[in-house]
Amino acid sequence: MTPTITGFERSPDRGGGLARDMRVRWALEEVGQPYEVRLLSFQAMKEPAHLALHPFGQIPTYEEGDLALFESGAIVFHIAQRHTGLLPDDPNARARAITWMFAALSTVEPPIVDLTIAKLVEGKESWYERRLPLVEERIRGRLRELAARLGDADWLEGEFSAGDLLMVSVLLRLKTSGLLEEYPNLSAYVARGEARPAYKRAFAAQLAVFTALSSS
Ligand code: GTB
Repeated sequence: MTPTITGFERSPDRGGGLARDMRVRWALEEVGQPYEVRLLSFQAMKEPAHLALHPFGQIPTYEEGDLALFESGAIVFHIAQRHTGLLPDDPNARARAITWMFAALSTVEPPIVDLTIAKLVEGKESWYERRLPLVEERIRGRLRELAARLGDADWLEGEFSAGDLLMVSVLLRLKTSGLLEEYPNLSAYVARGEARPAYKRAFAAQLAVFTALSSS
């Protein structure tokens, strides 16, 4: 059965691949699973039909037969469990790859989201200029630790896994901040992720949504 995911009708990043449907698209492309996309306006995301799928009225969601999921991490995990290619078969290696999925979402992503919120929402606050370096320093701490662990390896645990897919997705949010460039091995790691054919297909598909909008 072809799954259906949801994405922004008008992504605020203008097809920059930063909205969280991108990581789900990428996972589906990595395993070769075709999918459909239902595009939602901000208003439709808060209406009962979508709230029945996503209690917080957000994207992405994932529907496949009677199964409806929300949370990009849970969706990527589901895809990785159902298909081969995103998690190793060896139980210990699999557990380590899953650990990196959690690390990406619960240890590395939160300070990066804080930076986005600071820049988008808190810019006019009197304390903004004092808070910004603190937020950036928390990110640097995580990047330093991650860079030390990655070293000169291509991926976090041997072969590319769902852990890398989520970690690269999270780090991509730093692209315009200049912070990633301070850690050359992390920049190269992100570039390796972006160079994957599955990433490119997913990126092109979400960009096409924005391009179609601007040419209509
Ligand atoms: N923890 C959830 C998950 O991982 O699935 C978070 C989902 C989430 O934050 N969804 C956002 C959303 O639906 C879109 S991705 N927001 C609307 C709302 O909450 O009302 C976050 C996002 C949005 C825009 C950009 N951008 O333009 O760069 C980047 C990321």
